[in-house]
Amino acid sequence: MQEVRYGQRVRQALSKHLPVVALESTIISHGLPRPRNLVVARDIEQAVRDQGVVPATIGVVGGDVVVGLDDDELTRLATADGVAKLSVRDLAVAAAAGADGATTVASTAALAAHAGIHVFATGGLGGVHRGASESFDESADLVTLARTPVLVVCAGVKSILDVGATLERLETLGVTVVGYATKRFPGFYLTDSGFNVDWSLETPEQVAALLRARQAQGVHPGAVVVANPLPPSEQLDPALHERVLAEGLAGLEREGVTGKAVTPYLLAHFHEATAGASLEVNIRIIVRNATLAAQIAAAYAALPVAA
Ligand code: PSU
Ligand code: MN
Repeated sequence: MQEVRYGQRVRQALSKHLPVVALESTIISHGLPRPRNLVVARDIEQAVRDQGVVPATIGVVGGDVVVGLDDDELTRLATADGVAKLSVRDLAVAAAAGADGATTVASTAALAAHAGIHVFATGGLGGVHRGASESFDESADLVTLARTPVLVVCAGVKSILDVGATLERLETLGVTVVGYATKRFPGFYLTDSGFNVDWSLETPEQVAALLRARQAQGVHPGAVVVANPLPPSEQLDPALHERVLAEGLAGLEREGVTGKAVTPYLLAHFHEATAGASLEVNIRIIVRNATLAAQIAAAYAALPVAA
């Protein structure tokens, strides 16, 4: 059993201080349907490489935490049965059990920071679920981001959540939230969640300057969320979204879905009930975020080394 195993290219890049972008594997194993998931997993990595940056998809293979899965390992997490969904609390158990597992935003962020990777791309963050005042269902993504120094590019939080409550929790937890070229918080499948953000930055260089200032100040221990909205022409039809979401939430109740199965259930429901339209939107979100994350990582690596 090894502590953390690095892909060869990732190890080389980190040792030379070349830009690296971390990518999560829960999207692949639990967020997207097969067989498209493997194609998309490769496309996300390619989007990062297209910017001259090294992708590091993170996951657990046979109990080993791997930062920078190779193509065989990526294939295994995309196609094997029984790949667990691993949050931070599950990583050591998976190692002891020799299990295969996909890492969520929480565990990917924690492992990226541990590996010295500053920038991470995902689709939409987890957050406070609707009805959380009864169910207490709040993603571990939030509390992990509060204590993890990493920059996450996302399209806001998943629109299946209580977005207002999630923004309140991000504020309480001290997570920095910045809109990318917008002061409206994006709503994952939707361009605009209906909520404002306080700050907007316009370029990868500006975001890199934020990262550098944060490091130079040495005061803030948590994550920076860069919320990158889809252009309105690429979002899911808002009326369709509302209808399908209502059905999905009713389905959760009817089928008694709880815990970590909630998010995969709702995403799969969207993909089915929109006849694949939400899947195409989800893929666009992830690829766009990977591209922006790579641009930010490259801009950050190009800054002069701090004194
Ligand atoms: N973004 C996507 N698809 C996903 C997820 C994010 O476009 O499947 C995953 C992330 O891994 C995130 C998880 O951490 O959903 C949230 O799950 P939960 O609500 O159980 O914490
Ligand atoms: Mn949950």
